[in-house]
Amino acid sequence: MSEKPKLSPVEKIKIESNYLRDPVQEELGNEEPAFGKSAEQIIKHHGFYQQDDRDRRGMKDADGKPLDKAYSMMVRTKLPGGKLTSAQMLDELDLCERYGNGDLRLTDRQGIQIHGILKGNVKAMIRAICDAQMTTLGACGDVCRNVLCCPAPHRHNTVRDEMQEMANQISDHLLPNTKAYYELWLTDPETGEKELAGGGTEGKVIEPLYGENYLPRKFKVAIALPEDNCVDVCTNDLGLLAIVEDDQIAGYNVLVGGGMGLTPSNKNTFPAIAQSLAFVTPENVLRLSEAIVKTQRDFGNRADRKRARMKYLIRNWGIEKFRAKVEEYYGEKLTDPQPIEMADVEDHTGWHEQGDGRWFYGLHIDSGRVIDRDECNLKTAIRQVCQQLQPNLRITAHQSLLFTDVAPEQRETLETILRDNGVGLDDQISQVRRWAMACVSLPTCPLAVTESERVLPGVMAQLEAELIRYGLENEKFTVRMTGCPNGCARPYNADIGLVGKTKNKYTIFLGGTLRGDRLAFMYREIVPLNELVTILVPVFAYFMRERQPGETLGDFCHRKGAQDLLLFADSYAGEP
Ligand code: SRM
Ligand code: SF4
Repeated sequence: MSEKPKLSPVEKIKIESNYLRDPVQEELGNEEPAFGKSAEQIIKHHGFYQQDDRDRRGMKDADGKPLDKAYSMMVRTKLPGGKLTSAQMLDELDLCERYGNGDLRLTDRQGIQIHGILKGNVKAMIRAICDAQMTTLGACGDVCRNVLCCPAPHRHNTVRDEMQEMANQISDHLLPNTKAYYELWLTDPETGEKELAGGGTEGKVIEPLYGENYLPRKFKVAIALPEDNCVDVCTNDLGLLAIVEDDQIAGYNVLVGGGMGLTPSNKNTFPAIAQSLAFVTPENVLRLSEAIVKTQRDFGNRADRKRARMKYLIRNWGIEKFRAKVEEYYGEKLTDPQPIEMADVEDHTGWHEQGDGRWFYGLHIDSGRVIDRDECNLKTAIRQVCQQLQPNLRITAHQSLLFTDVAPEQRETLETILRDNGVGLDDQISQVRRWAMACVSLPTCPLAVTESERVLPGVMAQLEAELIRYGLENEKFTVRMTGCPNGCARPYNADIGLVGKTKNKYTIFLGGTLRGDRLAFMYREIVPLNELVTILVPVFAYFMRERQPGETLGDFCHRKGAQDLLLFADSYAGEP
């Protein structure tokens, strides 16, 4: 018999945590500014991460001694389909000011992050988020993460509502069952009584789905439409592509094994686009999702976290073996997927009539950062809109915000609030900026090797100027930047991906697509930040000269390939 592979250290930490309690429980009460190594892994399952101010690293005090690390926590709110009310947004805005560093970060998984929370304030913070009827449980950790869903509230038929309902159901169905969350964060501080602990657990199976060590790795789910893949469904472990017949959802094509992260030092790691597995009717989605999660739970790699995502299991087995195993858990044969192609993507910016007499406005937010700075008081504007007009809100998978259910007579007020606070309306934002994303990176992300969010505006300004020079300012293509190869801004299926490689240097990827269903290829490596746009200019020139009618930048690069693009760049004299 073959020996069982050794478990990774994180697996042991999860097993010893007593269903996500230890050692967080004990360390929460001590005076230390930071959690220890084991607790640091467990807190993620409760929806927060430990970080330190990266800008401060390497600084010295007056005597030349290195400064201590300045620890703080980042708390992530999970919102299926990015859906929240004005009251909830106002709560988040208050909380970032009371406990955090004063701004919000809308994420590309339709969640909200608050950075800079001191360890001693985490409990109050999580409690306040729960009081506002939101949660951080399952926002991070080795469980099902926030379920993505197209946020546009089109009510011309019930399709978008059905999708949102499905996102809520999957989110609930795959939620961890442990009572640790309630014990740790929702215990009454005065009486010590557990408000929501729900009685004893002896004799019960505590985590019927996840078991004592949860999943081998994070697990991501998204729901999209073929004509509007705004959630980038192919980059998820499990994607559901809605198939609409007679204005209703007939079922979903099930896609599996997407994921972006890669580790350059490990040649066996790679980004992957999800593959078609099956077609499923709406009433069977939960049962099938559970069967897929169980397959990954029982056969995913628990020895090496770098190869633990479901995409590696599928690569090792092949899709047929994976499908056969899922069928065992599902208890019946799967139906073949329907022949549907991804057709388009919307970013939902600007005004749209919802189909019920009301309107929604999609507000582009640079890298999702909700902050007042320079002449742009975005945070104040969002606060005023929520206070005065009380729209419903949706966060998009492009780190932006939709104000929904706006009455026709409120439209002017909304625009006035934005304008008065110096927030650009959709017609003032260039096409390239509108479709760009950057991950958070420095100064908070512990894994960052170079800048991303903080330098994207500069890269955008240069790109805008060059695109005008080449007459390409109206082209629709994605530019996505990350501070390391983990791929949080999904750069590997973008038209242009800029991936942090070493300090101040990036790898350029080209040839992905706005539709999100094709991987990009590596074009140039170790490009300094200040040369990124210069290196891209010959690509624009070549595109302008030799594109076919209707061809997008990504499709053009894909057709030409790296060799050809490099040859052209070598001979390019520098004029449009
Ligand atoms: Fe991510 C880790 C930020 C979406 C792939 N990601 C991190 C951490 C938590 C760093 C860490 O582990 O300590 C980053 C926190 C930075 C900070 O200071 O806030 C971080 N990821 C983000 C966000 C905020 C990026 C953003 O700018 O919007 C996104 C939060 C989404 C949410 O609300 O849940 C975010 N991360 C993604 C995505 C995109 C997606 O899911 O659609 C990916 C690629 C898809 C995928 O998962 O394959 C992604 N993040 C990663 C990875 C690589 C995972 C892998 O399989 O290799 C890591 C590192 C890890 O898990 O070890 C990571
Ligand atoms: Fe951090 Fe890397 Fe993700 Fe950017 S891509 S947020 S640097 S982990």
